[in-house]
Amino acid sequence: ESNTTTEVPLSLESAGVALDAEAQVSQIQQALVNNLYWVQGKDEQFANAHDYYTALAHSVRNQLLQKRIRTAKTYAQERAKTVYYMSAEFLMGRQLGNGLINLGLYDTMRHALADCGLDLDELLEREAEPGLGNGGLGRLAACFMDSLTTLNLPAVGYGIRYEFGIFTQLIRQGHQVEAPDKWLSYGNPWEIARPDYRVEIKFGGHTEVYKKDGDDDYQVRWIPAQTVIGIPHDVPVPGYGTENVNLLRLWKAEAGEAFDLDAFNAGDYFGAVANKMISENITKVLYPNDETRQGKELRLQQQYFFVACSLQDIIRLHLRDHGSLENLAEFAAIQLNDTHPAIGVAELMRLLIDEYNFEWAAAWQITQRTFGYTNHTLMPEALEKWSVDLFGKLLPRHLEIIYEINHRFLAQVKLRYPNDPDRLERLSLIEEGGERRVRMANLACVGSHAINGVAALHTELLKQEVLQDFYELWPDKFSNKTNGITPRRWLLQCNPRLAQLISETIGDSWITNLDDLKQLEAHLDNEVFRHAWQAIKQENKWSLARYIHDTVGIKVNPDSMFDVQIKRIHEYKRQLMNVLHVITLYNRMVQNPGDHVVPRTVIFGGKAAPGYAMAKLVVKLVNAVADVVNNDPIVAGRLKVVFLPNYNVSQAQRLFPASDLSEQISTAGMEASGTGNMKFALNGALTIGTLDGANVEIREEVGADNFFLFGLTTEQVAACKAVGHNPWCYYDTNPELKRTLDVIASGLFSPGEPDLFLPILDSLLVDDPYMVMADFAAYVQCQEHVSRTYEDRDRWVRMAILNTARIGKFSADRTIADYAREIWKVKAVPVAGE
Ligand code: B1N
Repeated sequence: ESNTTTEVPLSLESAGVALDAEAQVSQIQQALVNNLYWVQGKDEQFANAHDYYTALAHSVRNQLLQKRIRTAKTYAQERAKTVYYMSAEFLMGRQLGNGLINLGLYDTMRHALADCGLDLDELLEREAEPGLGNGGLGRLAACFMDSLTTLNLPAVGYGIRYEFGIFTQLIRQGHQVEAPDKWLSYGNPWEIARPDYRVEIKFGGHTEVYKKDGDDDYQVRWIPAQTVIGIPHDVPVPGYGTENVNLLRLWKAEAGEAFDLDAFNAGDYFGAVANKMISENITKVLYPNDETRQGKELRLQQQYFFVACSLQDIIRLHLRDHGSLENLAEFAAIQLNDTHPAIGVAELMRLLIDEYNFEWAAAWQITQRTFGYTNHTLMPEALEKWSVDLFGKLLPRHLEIIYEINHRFLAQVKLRYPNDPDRLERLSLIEEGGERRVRMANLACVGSHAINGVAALHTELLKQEVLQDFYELWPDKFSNKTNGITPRRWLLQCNPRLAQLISETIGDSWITNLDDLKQLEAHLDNEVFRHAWQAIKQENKWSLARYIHDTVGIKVNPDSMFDVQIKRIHEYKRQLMNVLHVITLYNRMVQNPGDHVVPRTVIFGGKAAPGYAMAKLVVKLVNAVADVVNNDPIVAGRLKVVFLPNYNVSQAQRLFPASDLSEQISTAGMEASGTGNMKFALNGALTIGTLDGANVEIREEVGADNFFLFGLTTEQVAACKAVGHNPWCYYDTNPELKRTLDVIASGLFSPGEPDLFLPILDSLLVDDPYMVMADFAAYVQCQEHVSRTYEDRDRWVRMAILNTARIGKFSADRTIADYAREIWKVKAVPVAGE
């Protein structure tokens, strides 16, 4: 075989030559063997599945790099305006399958591999999941990258290359246990380190005033206590059916060399190495808190680190192509994904004023015109605020700049509202009273020209509540951009059978124009089509049932309704209400074993933040209820409860296609948007949900008849709380709810630990801040309606088809096109084919 391995790793195709299928297959095989040899240092005799995965990944990577190089040249030539999407999280999911699909190579590759006795699916499973995000916010950033490239928009995603992503969730005796996510331990074929684009980042120390040579004006300089180096790691981002490849540029922190040298010269070898470790800590681990703030110094260091690295990089690129920073806003649109990168406002001001000698007013205009801010939550506990003390210690110059921004801003507000000190206090970038804190949302609002929420209801609530004062000041800055998902990963890739049926029925234009799914409605009365649809859902359920058996050893009935709630565990998302419903169903079956029931498999998945005791207790309750229910012969075949450990993107890709019922049951007014809700509907699951987040718009689109609505509205929740919500009255007046809580209190689910779930019962009966008690009866009643509807299988299938057919609005392509037109003012720059 040595004649096949005499060259450096091959790309999959030779330039300019269109190959026939057979030649393409043999070239793929050739490239694979070459990569096995030159990348893994093995031949077919010793190669294992991981070696084949890596060889295959390199084949795809080579193609992506070829396209990337042409893309970079085109963008530079055209001096194109670029979107810089700054996000502390990018939850990309596995890259190989997505790369193959976006390159149009998926089927050819499958055949080429099968021809050598290799199974593509098995190799795809070898890829470690890059879990560099917590949940919806990080996954949204990943969907946006896919759509940006698919739409040929010049874009760079800037983020952090965490060495450890979101923790691995293990379940031990029903409890969540966290283990480190060592996703890099087998290497990462998708990244290229770029030490030549390294940047230096300062921390701590103090500032001083000085006079620059030949200048009468005073300048400020920052004398840091420490410097850290940022090394970019580039991940190519392919789009569907396009030559364009954009970049995800993730920063890794390393120790600064100069710093090392001083310490080494001082003879403190161990001290120097220890300091190296401190620097490298900055990008060590993702904070696993979703929607709960932790005012940890390291988190502020992470935020500043990646934002400062990214801004230096943006400035380097801009100066390369345009020579001066005066016109930065004409060529760069920087989007802040929540307040995590909001320190960028102060950092850009610092760079312009201290390093590039701009006047304040000019610098401020550039800054405001460059930044846009997306808010993702109304939850007060998620709004980021940093103690002024900590801030000044870590970023002394930025604190000065923030004070100056605030001073000028409040002077302007005072002119407009001369006698309104309360308003001034609310708008201030600094929270006074008690420990003084920097309000990052306020900084993001004043430093941006555009502010948006992520669903219609969310944006309205932002304007009326959390950001009301800013809305009154600048109503024109505000707009809504309802979230979306990429149909490539969330239908084409994860549900290939359904994707194929759809394409056979209406063609494949839906892949890049999701509104075309509407054409499915014309086939609603076609019985053959409906049967095919149902058969696919059934096959997907069989395959999920196999996965469940393999992972947790539970045998589920594939003919039962798959009732699924998958998302981070949070009280406002009300997994607890779902469990209470399960217990209620169980009670009914035990009490009336002969009654007819619609069989259900209730599936949960999601991680609890490691410090969130109540969320972890809910995980334990789900598992405890599962233990009892799944082992009770009375309910066999009719009720099963499954908690799938370690919910992540890969698992999501198995779950959405196999779901019948989507649980979107948050307390109204609390879920900013949700995006899982869209993935379910796209895959033909029906939603049971409240009028919250994007549920409102999903229901509008699919039609009220095809959506199971229940529960209090945002206004009703507010009204209920205003008069004083008394959860006891629901306990006293609803015998089924009473029995359900009593069963938990009885210790049935916590043998030997009768008090285990007391905090849950307390929370429900004392405060019930998430209105579980208030919504419970409506939820149970709605679930009965769901069951009755499911019995009429033909009706259900029609509803499912209509959900898929009418979900086009929620393509991330639509979302990104709206951002591009209304906020970023960027245009497509398609890269020509070879
Ligand atoms: O952002 C998603 C929305 O669809 C969800 O409704 C929303 O809950 C989610 C601090 C967050 N909001 N805030 C966060 C994540 C990490 C963190 O450290 C907050 N995540 C959301 C996309 O818009």
